[in-house]
Amino acid sequence: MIKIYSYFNSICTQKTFITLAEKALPYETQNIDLFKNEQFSPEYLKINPKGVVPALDHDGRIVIESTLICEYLDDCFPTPRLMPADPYLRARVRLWSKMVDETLFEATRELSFSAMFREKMRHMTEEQRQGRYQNVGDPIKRARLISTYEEGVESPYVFQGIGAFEMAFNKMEKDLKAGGPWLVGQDMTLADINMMPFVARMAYLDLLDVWIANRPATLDWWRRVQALPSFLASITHKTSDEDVAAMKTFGSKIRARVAERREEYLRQMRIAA
Ligand SMILES: N[C@@H](CCC(=O)N[C@@H](CS)C(=O)NCC(=O)O)C(=O)O
Repeated sequence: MIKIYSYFNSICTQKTFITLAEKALPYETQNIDLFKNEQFSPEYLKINPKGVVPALDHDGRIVIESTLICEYLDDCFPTPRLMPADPYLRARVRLWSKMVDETLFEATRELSFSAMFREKMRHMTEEQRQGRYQNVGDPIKRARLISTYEEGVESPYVFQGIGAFEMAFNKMEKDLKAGGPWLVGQDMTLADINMMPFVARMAYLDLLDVWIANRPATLDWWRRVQALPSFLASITHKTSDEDVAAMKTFGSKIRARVAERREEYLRQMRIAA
């Protein structure tokens, strides 16, 4: 039995859904409502002590961290293989996962928060908000949440996020041009799957072309991704019309400022061409 603890529209959970769909594996889900702080309930903390989704329960074995869940699923159910056999290509796949885990996840969270969840948090009681800030022992995460809640798109963490996407799309364009059609060559791998929900979220927020309008290889990759049955089943069809509309509305409000801050980032930083 495969069960995924999830929350609708959770970007990390979407990676695991795409992986399961690629392998045609049946699974059940249990919703953990992040806006009701259910991730911090004593029962859930026994499953995931980090107080986040997703978590995988595979016949009673619990695996946490979406990147590790996807690799675990690939090890247990190797058809089709989503990690290449060649050690060099495996290292390249993991470079993408590392980038997602180290920078793009936070970047997406800050951009989504500044555009949208910030509004949702305004409707929380003070006690709920403080509970959300408290999390489970990560003062940096607390500082990020408070800053983005209070400053919105002007938060330094949002600026960092805009830069993280710039670096990611710069690498994506180069890698695809050097040896596509997928991020690590001929076959789709967990590198592509890792990136899909993050790129999708920027598209839903109507922000994607801030970075990729002039990146043809990335645009082409994104067009192909959107047609994949696993992507359609795990993201497109699981996202409600209401959420689609909300993401577009709120994202459009910060779009011009995000584009300006990207220009500011490009002026300040030196990026390998
Ligand atoms: N590195 C973790 C990150 C998980 C994570 O932060 N998930 C978000 C949803 S996408 C969450 O549960 N947030 C709840 C919170 O921060 O309180 C993973 O990839 O599984």
